[in-house]
Amino acid sequence: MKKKLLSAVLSAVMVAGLVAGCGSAAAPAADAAAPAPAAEEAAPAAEEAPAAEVVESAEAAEEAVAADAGASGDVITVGFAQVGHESDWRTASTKSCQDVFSSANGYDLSFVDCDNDSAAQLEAVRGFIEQGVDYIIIDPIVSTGWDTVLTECEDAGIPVIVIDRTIDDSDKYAAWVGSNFLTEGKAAGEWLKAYAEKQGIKEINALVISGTTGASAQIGRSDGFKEIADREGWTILDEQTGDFTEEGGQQVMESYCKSYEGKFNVVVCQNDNEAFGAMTAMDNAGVKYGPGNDVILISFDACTAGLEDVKAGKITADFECNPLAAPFVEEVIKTLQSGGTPEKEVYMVEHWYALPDQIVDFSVDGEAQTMTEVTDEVIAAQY
Ligand code: GYE
Repeated sequence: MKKKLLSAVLSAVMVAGLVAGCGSAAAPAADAAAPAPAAEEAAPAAEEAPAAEVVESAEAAEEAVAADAGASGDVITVGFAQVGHESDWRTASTKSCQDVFSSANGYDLSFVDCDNDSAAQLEAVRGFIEQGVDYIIIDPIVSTGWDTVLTECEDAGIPVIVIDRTIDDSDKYAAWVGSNFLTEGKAAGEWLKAYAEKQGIKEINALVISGTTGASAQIGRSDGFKEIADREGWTILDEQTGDFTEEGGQQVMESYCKSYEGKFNVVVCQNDNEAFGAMTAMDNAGVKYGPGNDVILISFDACTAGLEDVKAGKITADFECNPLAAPFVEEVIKTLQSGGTPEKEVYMVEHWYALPDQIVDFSVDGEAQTMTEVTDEVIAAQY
């Protein structure tokens, strides 16, 4: 199959998917209730609406692509150097990519789980160059140390698409699709200010369990929260990494419970898995957390299990990070396939979650935010 035709059929598949209302991965762009981070988010499928007229159904189009790709052998090869398997968020991200870059959709995906090891990730990318794949997707474990290997990709003529975390020391990639982590961190801080005011809490003494040190998700969430803390004169008693894992969250919280016994009233976990571990540690130490208790527990990601803990009155507020970025990465690939220039940055749409009593009005950088109440329906629709 000619690449342009393949691209057109894939567009049709995506449009058909949207029209049929299936595939929550494609849905964020159409979400009008989205808070601030959506500013530059893309609406990839909508632009190509006419293509929907030529397909009867998403299934028929997928079959056509699969049959044709199989017949001509003109499959698009993609290498994906994934961070690892540390969290529920990561599992959803991996699944999103495997679903989109499937053989049924005309792709041959080489997937490498880099197990949170930056050296292994560089090696994986170099392996993809050796294989001569058509495209390389990187979710950078840390945000620096990339220029040399990206130059090697460029020299080999292989476009790189960065997903989720950012690369901050090189611009030798075609596009990035991900989240505004700084906005997430600021949102958590601004929410806390408004909520503490409502509760009449005068003093904030916070403990932060951060994500993998040097990951842009960690840097953005730390900086964003700290900016509000500094402005408000709050005390951040400590910030130690839990590496975005449940085990890490538990270990750090165990040591915090000993070192800061009776001294903290806020715990900020930079992802839900760390919060799960922190809750185990606080349970064991007899520390009460969640709405109406001594400790306000803030988390990020808002995965299904995280939202269940919000609903159960354990996590006080959860700031979403949307992992279903693969359809937008595919749009980038389709644009490149047809000789176009993709948007350099595509932001995912995200929501801030709490129960009604914890929903308060706040703004981020002057922009009013909308919070979403956690209901059973919301949980059922979550990743
Ligand atoms: O928050 C965490 C994961 O990079 C945004 O990595 C991602 C983070 C996510 O392990 O759960």
